[in-house]
Amino acid sequence: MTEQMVEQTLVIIKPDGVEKRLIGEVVKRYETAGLRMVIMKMTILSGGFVESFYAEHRGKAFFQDLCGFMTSGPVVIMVLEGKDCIETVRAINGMTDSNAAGAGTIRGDFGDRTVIRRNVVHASDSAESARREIKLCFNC
Ligand code: 3AN
Repeated sequence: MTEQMVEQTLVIIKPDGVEKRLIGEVVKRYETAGLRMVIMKMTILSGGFVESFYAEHRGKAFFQDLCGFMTSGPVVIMVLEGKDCIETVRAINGMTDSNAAGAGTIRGDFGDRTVIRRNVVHASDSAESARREIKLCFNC
């Protein structure tokens, strides 16, 4: 059995999640899973920030719409910590496409089934992404 590692991950509650009054529900799901909130802020992201944050998607068909959406309203950004945190958070969030996300996941329960980008939350997909994203968002 592989030993679980204490690690950190970055989560953004996207503008649709804030608009739908899901901040408390989302945080509750992570905390109930045993994860610890390290730092959290509410902000409105600039276009420049979002373009560098999502640099891996630059050039893809959905890039401009994604950037427009992420700057369309306030977001909540947080760092969570715990054993196997990155995989745990991604499992709690569910698949990118809310249609494919299982019942009981955040995206399965609250994501927009007609517009993929309106999927409530972002979370880092690897330890390397987490380090990069935490640095970008909190400069630490
Ligand atoms: P995840 O957030 O599940 O790691 P990524 O990193 O592949 O997914 O995609 C980043 C964001 O880009 C997604 N959360 C979603 O908002 C948007 N996105 C990804 N794939 C598509 C797609 N095929 N069409 C529209 N938007 C997409």
